[in-house]
Order: sequence, then C-alpha cells, then structure tokens
Amino acid sequence: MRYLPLSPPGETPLRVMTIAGSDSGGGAGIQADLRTFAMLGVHGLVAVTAVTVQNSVGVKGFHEIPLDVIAGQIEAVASDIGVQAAKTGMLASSAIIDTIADTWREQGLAGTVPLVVDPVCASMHGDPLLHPSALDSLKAQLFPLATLVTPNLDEVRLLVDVDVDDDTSQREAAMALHALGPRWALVKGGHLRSSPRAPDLLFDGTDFYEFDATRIDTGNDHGAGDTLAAAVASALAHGYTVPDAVAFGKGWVTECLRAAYPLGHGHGPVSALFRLGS
Ligand code: PXL
Repeated sequence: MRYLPLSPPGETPLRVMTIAGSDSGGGAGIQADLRTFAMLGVHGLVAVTAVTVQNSVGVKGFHEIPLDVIAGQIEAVASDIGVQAAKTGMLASSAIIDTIADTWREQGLAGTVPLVVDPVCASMHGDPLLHPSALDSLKAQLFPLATLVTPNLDEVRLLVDVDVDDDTSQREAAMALHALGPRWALVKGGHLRSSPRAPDLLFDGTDFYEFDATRIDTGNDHGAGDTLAAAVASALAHGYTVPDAVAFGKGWVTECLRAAYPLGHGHGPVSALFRLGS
C-alpha cells in the first residue's frame, strides 16, 4: 500500500492528538495510537483520560484522570504545539466527555481541526470502558463536534439501537448515527459474522461509500479499532478527504492485523511494528 508522505529529518512532522485511555498491556488505547502515529510518520500528542489495569485476558479496572488535568493536556499542546487532527478513544465518564467537548470548543478547535470519535464502550473481553450513563453525553456533546464517528456493531446497538445483520440494517444504522450530528458516520462491519468479508459503510448524509477488505481471521485483534481511527486521523491531518482517509485506514489496519502476534494468555494485539522492516 501507499503510506503517508514522511517529513524530512529535522523538519517538524504533522501533529495528531489522541484523547484516550492507557492500556497497561500495551495493545490498545494510547499505546496503539502512538505506535500507529509513529509508524505513519506523524508526531503523536496525548491527553490521557483514564489508566486501565489490564492484560491480555481482561480489564481489571481503571482510574479516571481528574477533569482539570484532561482539559489541561489539550490546552497545553493546542496552545503551543498545534494539532492538525485528533481522535478520541476510551472516555470513561460523562463528565470527561463534557470536559473534552468544552475544551475542544474553547480552544477554537471545533470545525477547524478534524476529529475522529471512536465511541469505545467496552474492551474485546466485554469489560466496560464507558459508564452506561455516558452514552447520552457522547451523542449530545461529542458527536456534533466529530468529523467522523467509527462505531463497531456492538457500539451501534448501544448508540442507536439498531441490530446490524445485513446491508439494509447497516444503512439504517449509518443514517441514525449521522442524524446525531457528525459530518460522517462509519459503520464498521468487522463483527458482521455473516459476511466472509468485512464491509464498512460510510455515510455523509447524502452518499454511501462501501469499503471492502479481506477479513483477517485472527484471535489477536486487540487494538484494531483504535489503530483504524488513529490511521484515519493521521491521513486527515495530511488533508485527505474522509473517504480517502477511511480507505487508507482500512488498508493500514488490515496490514496490522496480518502482522498481529500472540501476547500473554489471552488476545494479542494488532501490530504496526511490521513497518520497521527487517
Ligand atoms: O480497543 C478499545 C480500547 C481502547 N482504549 C483502551 C482499551 C481498549 C480495549 O481494551 O483498553 C484503554
């Protein structure tokens, strides 16, 4: 695949921010985002929202970062370093979501900096990463600020109460998500077990775009959603259109899935490390 253009050594690369949780197992969350940013040649900025205690088997618990520290991280880097695109991942609570939305607006980033909202609700083990009471804040506060939202099918069910099991329900879900205010909605088909492939459906309120990718059957897909959203944000920082950025992100996560490795006793992570070559 074609990768993103690299900045010459010594020149400041584009800056992409992740607003997300830490995964002590290093497979998902900010660790996955920063790996993808680095391997795609952009400079990663971070606002940590929560610290999870987890390994390959599950999430044992998490600690939420104080609201002023979350807002402070965004303000500090936006006011000094500058941000060309951002993505959100694990946001844990409705107070954290409200704080991020307020800060995003106060810093003048709304409508100027592309924002990918990956509405992370639970880990792949089913452990909660977002309080159920925070779904309303996610929809009311953050979705209207989003350039793109990227739910998987479990998140679609929680957000818009649509059970996606075929093309028609996938379209219905995309329309319901778009009606919540993001410029674009991507309904990821990765969990659509009836399909031998994994079509994703993108909708901007007018047109549907379908993205097909070969399904990579691996138990080691921890961090796949984070990696996709991080790659899409990186491409948006480069000025890609949303459909081109999604196509790029799909290609990237497919390669990372091919390179996934076992880790611990449970699910291993997708790997961006293949980009280092041998
Ligand atoms: O992959 C979703 C995700 C995002 N962020 C954190 C996570 C996980 C999944 O476990 O732990 C911190």
